[in-house]
Amino acid sequence: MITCEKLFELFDESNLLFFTGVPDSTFKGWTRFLADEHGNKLTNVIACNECEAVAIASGYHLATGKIGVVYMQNSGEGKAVNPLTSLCDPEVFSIPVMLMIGWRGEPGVKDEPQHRKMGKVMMPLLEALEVPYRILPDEPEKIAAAIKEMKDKAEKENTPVAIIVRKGVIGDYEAKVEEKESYSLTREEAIKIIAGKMDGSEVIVSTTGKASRELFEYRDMKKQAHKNDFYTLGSMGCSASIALGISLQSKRKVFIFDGDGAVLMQMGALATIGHYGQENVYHIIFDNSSYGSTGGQPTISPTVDFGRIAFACGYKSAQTVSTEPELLKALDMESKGPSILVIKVKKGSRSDLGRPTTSPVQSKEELMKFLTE
Ligand SMILES: Cc1ncc(C[n+]2csc(CCOP(=O)(O)OP(=O)(O)O)c2C)c(N)n1
Repeated sequence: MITCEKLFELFDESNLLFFTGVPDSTFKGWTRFLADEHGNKLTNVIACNECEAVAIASGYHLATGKIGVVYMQNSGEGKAVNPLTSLCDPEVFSIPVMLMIGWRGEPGVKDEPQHRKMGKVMMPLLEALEVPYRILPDEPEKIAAAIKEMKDKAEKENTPVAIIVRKGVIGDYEAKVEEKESYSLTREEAIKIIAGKMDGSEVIVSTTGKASRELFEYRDMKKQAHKNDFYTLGSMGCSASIALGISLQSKRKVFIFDGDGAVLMQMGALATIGHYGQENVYHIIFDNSSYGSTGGQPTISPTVDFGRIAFACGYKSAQTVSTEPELLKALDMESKGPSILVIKVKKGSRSDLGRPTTSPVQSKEELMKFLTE
């Protein structure tokens, strides 16, 4: 295991001082470290998706001739494929970048269903893309050698390279920078209030991570079935589009329980939803200004007005609330969709939060049956 401070020293020694990406819980401490303030020692650009992050690191290289490091969960490798093949590839612009990929779903290690396939294919995928890689060893001296070897290769051959990070290799780190703004509601409280107002005829498509886990537990606590819900696993940012697809075929009200990070990752979905103007789409964003499900690293949501963006995309109404009375008032207003409700919530979640106990296929089948009723 290596501490974040020591790991940074190794990157520093290789003159790797520009970082960008989307966090992963495999190295949640590392991405908290990068997001903290370190004076001018390093640059960390919080990206909205991994495709964008590869492009940002490419721009950094164009301007400086240096190599940027792009951190990501292996799910993001899929999103990065396009710029890796058409931008950075030695047969195109030949731009060196160093990918730092968290290995979720490592065969033999217990993990969630959405990580199984990528956990198996991430290395064959890198091989198919002809991206050289090293699995980060456990000992600091060997880590130093692996980083240097990959950096030298990237520099010499002007090619993307990757280092793979297994769970437990990089130590934890608690953010030192104080939160500037804190709100009164937690995401879980807001979910309970909204779900408590429903009459059981609605569909909810909830985003990947803790929002789905909280909704699932709410159903269990209320002894309600899970048939109304689609708990998105992985496919970050896709819940809104799944909901749009359902809404076009169903008369039911379709709610989206979204996260700020997830909306930012696929913000084009707002334009599609606005364009198709389905009256039965109700988009709710629990905005905790963080990637809460992977360790609470900051997102860029504080400078984004989701309501105005959605409105400009054609949503019929947009509201932003931050307290329980405001939320209750917003829920009582009769409005036709597509509508957006942004709820500013506190960071964090319960430490004893469970995970869905039904399998993805079981859960899908229950919802499909409900949709035909
Ligand atoms: C393409 C992709 N990149 C990264 C991840 C890892 N990941 C899972 S949940 C999550 C954070 C989601 O943040 P947000 O949507 O704001 O919801 P919150 O967890 O804060 O409720 C991340 C980064 C992922 N699943 N898929």
